Amino acid sequence: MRRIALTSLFATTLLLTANLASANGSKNAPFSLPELPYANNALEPAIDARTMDIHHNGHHRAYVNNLNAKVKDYPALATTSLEDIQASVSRYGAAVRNNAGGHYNHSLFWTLMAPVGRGGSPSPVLQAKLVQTFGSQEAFQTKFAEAATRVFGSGWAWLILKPDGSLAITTTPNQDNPLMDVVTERGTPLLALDVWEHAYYLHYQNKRADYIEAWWPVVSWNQVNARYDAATGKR
Ligand code: MN3
Repeated sequence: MRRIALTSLFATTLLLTANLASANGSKNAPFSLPELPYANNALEPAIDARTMDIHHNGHHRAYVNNLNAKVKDYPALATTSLEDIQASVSRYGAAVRNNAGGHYNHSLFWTLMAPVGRGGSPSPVLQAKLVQTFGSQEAFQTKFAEAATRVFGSGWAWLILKPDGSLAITTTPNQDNPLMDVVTERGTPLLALDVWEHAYYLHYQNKRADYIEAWWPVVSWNQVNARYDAATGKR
């Protein structure tokens, strides 16, 4: 029952990703770890339960705690949305860039996945845009996987909607993301993939390409569709 309740809460509230997890918590610790919208083992076999637990409860929690620890240096963090922090991240030091990025990226990443068979497929409008941009959905996935595989060291792969209305595949190092005012190719994230080793090493070791291939069946296209509709004003 708990999972059903969470899933339905997720469906209705995650469309409003504008304030993703930033409004919770106290004044001194305004950022809090969002619950996963599924059980730790819900994405198996693509992502095993232990990796999910360490990733969410360990890594993501550390970004949240480290970001809260910077509020004393930057009081404005407590009253700025997580998205707006990304967009003005150049005003802050490296610790905010890394940890606000980490908090935003992971909060988003969890929502972009669903158990196998529950993620839906690209909507007709997104499908048409993928075909127009990349030739086909398959060609998009191949290109996205290639970009994700090529990230040197730790980072992320993204599908973004650019300000001119076009789609693009980009990558960022570390915990940078396409909302940040310090990255070269900016846009609204529609899909994100964490390719840090902590995201896959327990199960896949050095075989990042295998992790990426296994990940596609747990992509929540329903969420990608919702983000595309919201970003294009068609919601
Ligand atoms: Mn990660």
